[in-house]
Amino acid sequence: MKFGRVFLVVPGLLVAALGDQSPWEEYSRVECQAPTTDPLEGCPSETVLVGSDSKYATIKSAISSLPHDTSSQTLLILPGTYKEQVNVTRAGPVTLLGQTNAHNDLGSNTVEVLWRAVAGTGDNAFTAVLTVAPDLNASLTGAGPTGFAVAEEQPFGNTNFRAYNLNFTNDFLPYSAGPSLTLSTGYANSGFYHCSFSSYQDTIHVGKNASTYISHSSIGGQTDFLYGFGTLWITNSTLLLRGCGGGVTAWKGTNTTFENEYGVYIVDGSVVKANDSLSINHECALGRPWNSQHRSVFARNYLDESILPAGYVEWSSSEPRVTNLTFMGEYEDFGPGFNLTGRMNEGDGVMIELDSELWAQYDSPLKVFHFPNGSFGNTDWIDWSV
Ligand SMILES: *[C@@H]1O[C@H](CO)[C@@H](O)[C@H](O)[C@H]1NC(C)=O
Ligand SMILES: *[C@@H]1O[C@H](CO)[C@@H](O)[C@H](O)[C@H]1NC(C)=O
Ligand SMILES: *[C@@H]1O[C@H](CO)[C@@H](O)[C@H](O)[C@H]1NC(C)=O
Ligand SMILES: *[C@@H]1O[C@H](CO)[C@@H](O)[C@H](O)[C@H]1NC(C)=O
Ligand SMILES: *[C@@H]1O[C@H](CO)[C@@H](O)[C@H](O)[C@H]1NC(C)=O
Ligand SMILES: *[C@@H]1O[C@H](CO)[C@@H](O)[C@H](O)[C@H]1NC(C)=O
Ligand SMILES: *[C@@H]1O[C@H](CO)[C@@H](O)[C@H](O)[C@H]1NC(C)=O
Ligand SMILES: *[C@@H]1O[C@H](CO)[C@@H](O)[C@H](O)[C@H]1NC(C)=O
Ligand SMILES: *[C@@H]1O[C@H](CO)[C@@H](O)[C@H](O)[C@H]1NC(C)=O
Ligand SMILES: CC(=O)N[C@H]1CO[C@H](CO)[C@@H](O)[C@@H]1O
Repeated sequence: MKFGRVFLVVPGLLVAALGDQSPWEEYSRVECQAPTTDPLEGCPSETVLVGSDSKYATIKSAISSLPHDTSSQTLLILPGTYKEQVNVTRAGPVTLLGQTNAHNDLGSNTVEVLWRAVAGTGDNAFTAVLTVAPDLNASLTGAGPTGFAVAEEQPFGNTNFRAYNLNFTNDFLPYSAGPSLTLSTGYANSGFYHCSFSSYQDTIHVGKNASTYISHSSIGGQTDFLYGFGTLWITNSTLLLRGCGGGVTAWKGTNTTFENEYGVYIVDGSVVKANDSLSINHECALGRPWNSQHRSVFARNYLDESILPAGYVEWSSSEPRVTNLTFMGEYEDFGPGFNLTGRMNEGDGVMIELDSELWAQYDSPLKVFHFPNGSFGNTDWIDWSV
């Protein structure tokens, strides 16, 4: 199944291939995103236009207008700053497109979704700019070694959520002041392309039974900024360090987690300080175990001098949370932040340098994304063409 720029597929065959799921209409995403006199030119029919002078001035009102069924729906969002929280609960495919004439250039994105919130006594989930989860319970972080106890019968949410050329910002305060999420996912499949995520703490939460793929994007944070229980694959993207705190990754595995391949995989990208005014030298950790069944792998990334020689760290000295179930890995990273001596000699051996055989267990999204039943190959929702 290929979701490219243009679908040269006979609709009848597509219907057959997708069974009872509605087909994605044939269209050119790039033409739809390009600014034209009629902004919807080139878009699938029924595309919902969002903009200050449109019928839908907010993304959430446009999302609320969508039918609660399995049809594929597209929103085209006109340039602007949208100050709102967006929740996507529907099961059918949803694509959010930011209008742009430079679809391959994140720096030219014209749409920002902005929310300012920090978790107080409530759950982190309430702070997210964008939530993709079937209901509140499925999005909650919760507490304790296994987090919020989602009911066994929890239904799955969106099977194919995509966002292209959108910026998500949660700038409650310009430093870590508690969890401030840009994205929270749970029981859903979601893909992000040429998107920017900016916050300081807990920037991205990939919750239980969530599979998230991020490509050609930028993620800014300071403390534990990639965290969760599900599976996150980040490729060809930049992680921007806006300071150090905790680690870049903080994963919480469960027993289910360990039998599966839940975790966070950061591949073919870079981890660098956010700007040259920051003096961060050999200080920031790649991750720390939120529970002892943390799994993360940084593979083939450029690391600048911000990164700690030891790579990963324990949760804390009083509570290390490192056992033989902890998997804090790295494969062929390079740059001034990759210090093999430091990796071997410091950090009490928490770091695992993968050989090619071990990396081969994880080296493709096909090997790590599972269906809720544990079967591999839950990747139909990924746009490989970006
Ligand atoms: C979106 O983010 C990129 C990268 O951070 C930035 O260059 C661009 O100006 C942002 N656009 C908007 C509308 O915020
Ligand atoms: C989105 O979900 C969060 C968490 O459940 C909630 O606090 C917020 O009010 C919801 N926002 C909208 C627009 O529904
Ligand atoms: C959410 O979880 C709470 C606490 O476990 C439970 O009482 C409630 O029924 C759940 N709600 C839904 C919609 O599943
Ligand atoms: C992703 O990055 C890798 C390593 O820099 C590069 O070889 C590859 O071509 C990139 N992929 C895409 C689709 O840009
Ligand atoms: C550099 O990044 C830090 C952390 O996000 C920010 O506070 C500061 O304003 C930035 N400086 C410049 C010159 O962009
Ligand atoms: C972890 O160590 C325990 C004993 O401390 C052992 O029983 C168990 O088999 C080990 N598990 C793995 C995956 O190595
Ligand atoms: C690499 O790590 C070792 C051991 O911690 C340290 O002595 C050395 O200064 C580090 N080298 C660089 C270039 O950071
Ligand atoms: C995923 O969902 C299935 C079915 O609801 C459940 O049995 C399983 O425990 C869930 N996995 C996680 C990590 O929550
Ligand atoms: C698991 O779920 C997927 C998707 O619904 C399905 O294709 C696959 O056959 C299921 N596997 C098992 C072992 O039930
Ligand atoms: C085998 C194993 O890892 N068991 C663990 C499952 O999770 C519970 C709760 O975190 C632990 O107490 C078990 O040791």
